Amino acid sequence: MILVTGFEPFGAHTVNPSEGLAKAMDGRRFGACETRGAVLPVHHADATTRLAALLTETDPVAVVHLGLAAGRARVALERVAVNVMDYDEPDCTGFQASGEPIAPGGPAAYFATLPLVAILKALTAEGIPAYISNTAGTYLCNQTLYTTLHAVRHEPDPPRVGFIHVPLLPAMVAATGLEQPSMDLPLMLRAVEIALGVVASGAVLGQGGTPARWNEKGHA
Ligand code: PCA
Repeated sequence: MILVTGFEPFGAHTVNPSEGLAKAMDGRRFGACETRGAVLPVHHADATTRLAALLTETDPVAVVHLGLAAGRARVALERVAVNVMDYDEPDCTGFQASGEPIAPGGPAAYFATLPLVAILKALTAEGIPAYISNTAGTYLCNQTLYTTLHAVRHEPDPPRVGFIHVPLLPAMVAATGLEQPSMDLPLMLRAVEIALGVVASGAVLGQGGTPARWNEKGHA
């Protein structure tokens, strides 16, 4: 099972493309892996609770979080999550963090464990603009990536975990009239499918043909 999450709309955004992408990935199959799509609230505490429940429920071989990053021109494969909550705008409950740790006493940062280079190569080979980003920000997306990597840190066979940020949709830019980059949903959808194909190819089959764990040799 690969767990794919998106986020609800937040702030001034009335839609969040990551929500539709996650829903579209629910019940799909990539290689030997089934996918479960779920939508997280943009709420500092509820997102964490929901995430913990999803991890227990799905026991995934990989977790691919998706989120919106206004201003990005390309699909962003996030490399790192930092142990900081520092919000430019409040979350959906009005909570505004200003420099607090996500996990008090936890490591300063974690690296994503998805095969980012392989995903990047696959995306760009298909003509999809993408890059490896060195910051997921300090809002809910960073927090989610950190929380998942922190949650699985002691597992003997932890799932591979990563975060993909997508740009604004064209209609979102049209509505604001601001000079912002955008990407249409079908292209984002293809990007997620390609990424999941790469991720699924790293899963090793256990008994009964279900993906049991990650094949370390599957990706450089
Ligand atoms: N993007 C925000 C939170 C939810 C989302 O889709 C972020 O980049 O932190």
